[in-house]
Amino acid sequence: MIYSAWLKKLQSFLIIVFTWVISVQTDVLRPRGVSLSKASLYSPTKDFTCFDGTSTIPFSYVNDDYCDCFDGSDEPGTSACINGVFHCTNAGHRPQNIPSSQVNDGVCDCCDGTDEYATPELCSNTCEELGKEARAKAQHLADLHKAGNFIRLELIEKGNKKRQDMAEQLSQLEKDKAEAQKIKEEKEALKNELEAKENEALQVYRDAEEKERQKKEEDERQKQEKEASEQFSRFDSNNDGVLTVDEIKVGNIFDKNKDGEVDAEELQYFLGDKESVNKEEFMSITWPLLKPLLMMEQGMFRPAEAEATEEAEDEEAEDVPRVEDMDVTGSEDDNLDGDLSHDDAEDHDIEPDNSKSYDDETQKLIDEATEARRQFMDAERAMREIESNIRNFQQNLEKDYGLQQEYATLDGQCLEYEDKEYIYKLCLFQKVTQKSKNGGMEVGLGDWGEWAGEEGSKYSVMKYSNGVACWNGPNRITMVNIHCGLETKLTSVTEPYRCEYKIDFITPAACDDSNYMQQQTSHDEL
Ligand code: MAN
Repeated sequence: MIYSAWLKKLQSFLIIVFTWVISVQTDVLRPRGVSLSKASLYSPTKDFTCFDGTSTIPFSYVNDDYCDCFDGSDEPGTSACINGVFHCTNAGHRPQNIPSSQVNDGVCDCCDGTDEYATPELCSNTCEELGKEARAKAQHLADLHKAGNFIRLELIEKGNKKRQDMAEQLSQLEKDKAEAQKIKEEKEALKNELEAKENEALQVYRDAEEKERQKKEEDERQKQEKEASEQFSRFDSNNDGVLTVDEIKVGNIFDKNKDGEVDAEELQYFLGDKESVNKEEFMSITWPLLKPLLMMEQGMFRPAEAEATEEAEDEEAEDVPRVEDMDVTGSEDDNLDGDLSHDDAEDHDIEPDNSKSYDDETQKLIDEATEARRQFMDAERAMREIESNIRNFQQNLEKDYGLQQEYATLDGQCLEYEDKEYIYKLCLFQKVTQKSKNGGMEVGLGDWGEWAGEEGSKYSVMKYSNGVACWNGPNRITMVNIHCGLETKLTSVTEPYRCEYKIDFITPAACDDSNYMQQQTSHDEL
């Protein structure tokens, strides 16, 4: 027991000696793995309180290779806690924080090699070398940002001017729209007025045409009736006003299939289910069926099947109507009765028939109404154009062109990038497309969506979404990572996941000098 107490004391002593280091660069005493900014939290004269405040332990427990704090803050210099953080000073280069689980794991994580203190010979100190390289790189980036920032300032100026111009143009367009609306209304009123006069004048013609049509129809009806009546009398051999089966059988015109006799089927065809028909029934049932046969007999038209073969030989036959096309109850001219039917005449929007000739006064009214219609259409078109321009300006003004409008002048600018297989095209704030070098259609990889950088650097990533659907998958999308550069161009295009594209894009618009310096400072403070 005595031996073990002594051993424990010795162990504690050794641990304190072992873990307590003097930082040459800073001359501040602090336990191994502790950064300068946290040094004051580890005072050898006081007990140590875990960062999360859950417990306070004797200072000798710090870095004793046993994890006492839940947050791992008591073991910054050993790998005892899974969540501990080891700080390397990396003099000559950037300080670094690594998970303390990587301490003494046989891998050199810190350039000063302090994470592998158990085997000091394992890692050589490369901080000076790396620091030199990093400083040269940082200097280059700082110079780039500085030079790019001049161009960026110009872009900001132009961007603000562009937005201002757009706002002015929009308000001008709003005024133009009000004016165009007024003109349109005037033209419409004039058109309506002149069309009413035109319609009144045309109505005279329409009425005359309608009268003519009705007269023709009546004449035709009477002609048909007369003809039907004559034919009825022709077959009604005993003049009793009734056409019987016997009387019909005599007329070989009823022998439809020309087999030498009028059989039951033919009788039924012409008489319906009746044994006989009176004159009235003849007119409504028999005559419509009989007339085409009579016409055929008279050579006024031929059967349909004959037509196909003879068509080429006999051009005149084309003018002869076919049985199935005939309307035996009315005039053949019925459907050729001009454009202005009775119903159309009621419709005031129907324009005059240019093929017809009218009296001078009517023609003058037609010409005036035609001109008014043309002017109204022009006014409507002008109005639509203004409205579409307004929509475009509004959409552009709603777009987020960066905190200082630095991206405004880039809207619509298209940049291309070629790899082995494809030509990619990014039209900024519009869309991204891909075209195979072997031909084929352009494939949409996304339309302008939103800025999608992480918090604090929102304007470093653009998202173009809703591209053409991927086969068996979602719609294509493209993320555009923006970097500072003196030119505006695409530097790489990749497809890290199927149908998800990544573009690297450089532009002076991203060379925010002050922001860059701020970022570097906060990075170095780590
Ligand atoms: C095309 C291209 C590719 C994409 C495949 C997915 O070939 O758009 O980029 O990966 O379609 O099927």
